[in-house]
Amino acid sequence: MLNLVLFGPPGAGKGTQAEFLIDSYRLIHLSTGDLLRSEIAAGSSLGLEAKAFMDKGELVPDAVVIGMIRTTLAAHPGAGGFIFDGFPRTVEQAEALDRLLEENGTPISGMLSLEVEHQELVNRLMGRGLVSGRPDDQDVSVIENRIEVYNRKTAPLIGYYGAQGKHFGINGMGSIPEIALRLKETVDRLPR
Ligand code: B4P
Repeated sequence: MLNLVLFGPPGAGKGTQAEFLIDSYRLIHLSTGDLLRSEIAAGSSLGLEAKAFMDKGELVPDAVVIGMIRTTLAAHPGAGGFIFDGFPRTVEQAEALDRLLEENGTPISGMLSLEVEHQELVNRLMGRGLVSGRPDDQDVSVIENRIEVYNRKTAPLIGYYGAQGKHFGINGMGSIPEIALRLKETVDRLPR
């Protein structure tokens, strides 16, 4: 069983590279960003609550995203493995994920941490903002806030997974196929 955490700052290429990893390793994709945007599109009360945080570049409260992950894991009892994309984003979320996976006896195999320079992140997100319609991609100050929130609340997870011997830094600069190859080389060496 292969359980991957795809990690990195906003714009690092998580969603982009998740597509390649799903195809290559037949994993179930679990993106909290996508799940939250679906709730917004459906006009649910959870979506309405989440939108207020996302539009400002803030994290949605831990209890909300942990609940979504619990429900999605329970919906795939026989899965061969998961790719967690954009989750966990706080130490509390990481601890909750470890507990949930322990119940299933299938721990995280590795955390793939995409490393990308600050200006490149801003350029990618502004570029996507021109076509995606996402409010959080269209304003430089919101993008800068997302990166600042990442540095303050999410980057400490590098130490969390590092202490478990599960952190793998991947150069996230370059073309999408080049980065996919770097990820594959690392995933193929992970225990399963
Ligand atoms: P996410 O949906 O996770 O979005 P993201 O961090 O912007 O990354 P994404 O995966 O979409 O983009 P990618 O880097 O692939 O989160 C959005 C918001 O949801 C958060 O700010 C937060 O409010 C909320 N949220 C989500 N999960 C949460 C959680 N667990 N807890 C609390 N809140 C949560 O790609 C970006 C752009 O770069 C694309 O246009 C892509 O085409 C381009 N790109 C990718 N790789 C490239 C490359 N190598 N070269 C050039 N361009 C590239």
